[in-house]
Amino acid sequence: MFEPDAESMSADERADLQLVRLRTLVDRLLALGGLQAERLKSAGVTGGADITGLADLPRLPMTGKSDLWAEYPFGMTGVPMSDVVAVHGSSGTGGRPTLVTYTRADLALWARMCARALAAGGATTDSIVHNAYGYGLFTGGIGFHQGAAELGATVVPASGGMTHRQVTLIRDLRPDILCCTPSYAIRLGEALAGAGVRPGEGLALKAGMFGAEPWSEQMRARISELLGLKALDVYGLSEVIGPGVAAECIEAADGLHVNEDHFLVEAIEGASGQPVPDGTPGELVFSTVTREALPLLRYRTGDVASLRRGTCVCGRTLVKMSKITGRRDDMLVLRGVNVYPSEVERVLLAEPGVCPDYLLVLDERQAAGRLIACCEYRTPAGGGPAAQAPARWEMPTEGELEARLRSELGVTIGVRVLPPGTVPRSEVGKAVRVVRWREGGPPLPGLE
Ligand code: DLL
Repeated sequence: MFEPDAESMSADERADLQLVRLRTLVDRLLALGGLQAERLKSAGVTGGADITGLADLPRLPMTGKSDLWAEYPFGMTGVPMSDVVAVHGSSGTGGRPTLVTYTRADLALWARMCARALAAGGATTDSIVHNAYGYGLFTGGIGFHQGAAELGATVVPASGGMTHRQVTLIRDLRPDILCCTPSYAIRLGEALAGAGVRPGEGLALKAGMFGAEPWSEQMRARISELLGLKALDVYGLSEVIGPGVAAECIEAADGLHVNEDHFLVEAIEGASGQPVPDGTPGELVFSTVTREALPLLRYRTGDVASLRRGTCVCGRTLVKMSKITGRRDDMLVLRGVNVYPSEVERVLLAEPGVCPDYLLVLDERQAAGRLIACCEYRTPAGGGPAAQAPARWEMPTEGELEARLRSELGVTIGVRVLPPGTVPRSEVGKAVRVVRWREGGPPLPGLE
């Protein structure tokens, strides 16, 4: 563990610390004035001392992405701009980025949180960390970069794209830790296999820290097989700090330890805002109790996961969140049934003969929209054991895949198996899994 005292503290001790920090945050927000102070006053909160325990948290007002947009670019920054040393953010889907500010202390905190994540993945001072998250406004690249340096490992700032160069670097430097999006891990794995660099044949990867986009257990199995590593999930969002909010440990790899001494987490029922019991999926809400530049009380993420408490086999006592099952705004409602793209992924990739790259096309040209899952069969060029034993896989027909989706998800989804290479692969940034077809020709060749 990078910070064992904090990561394995008793639940009671941590709750005391969280309460002190929450009260400090409330006092700070009230002193700063502005949107969050107004909301606190409307809720009858006049000071941190009004908070009698963590059980009061659900009664406090919330914040959301729309607040950051309304106050764009720096309205919610809680320190003078002379104390701000960096800006990051996410490009978002609406065009306007969500911007986040950091003080020097925030950057130091972020580096520690990413160092915790890397250490949970088994990285040490002897590790070589190949960091293929994009460097820039996006928090993935710079976040892991600072985390690896903080841990004392050797970081290779590969950034995203230029896959052939990444293959050379991985072959020559023999990193033990890989950081990138899960979709890019597949792309890299296929390119490495194509170059003859395989597990046990020049590939020394031990673990991968994959995040920034939803991915299923089936995708985890595919990545582990292709790269011969332990594929771990890492979660975060710019608004809270970036990557390093939560990460899986290599020992259990069954949920992500949330760094809840700095980021208080709740899971709530989306519509009512009421807390859901542990083990039940709910929308994650974070309070950044130690952030300086962007202190946020009860920030709604839109991300859905469940929480689980207890001591992990790794010794950490930090609450665990499940994999993200979906985002509130990614949820597709098909004839009244809620479907998340990651659920479709789970069903499709349960078939060994289906390639991990897929695209869901929402055909909205007619009022009764239909969803078409576009995928490809896996080919030997996909590398890994596939190249050695392609005949092992049965290729299910489109009709069989449709029947499986219908029986597992309770909704009709069309399936089109397209020629290899038709589904777009992302080299940089997050994978696009859903496109809307409103007019004109099909978004992918071969669709009708
Ligand atoms: O994606 C930070 C990050 C970088 C996390 C690298 C992990 C690794 P944003 O660009 O602000 O920040 O996007 C945040 O991405 O609200 C989720 O919807 C999604 N997301 C992030 N990690 C995961 C994950 C970074 N492990 C948004 N599983 C979040 C599913 C994830 N979704």
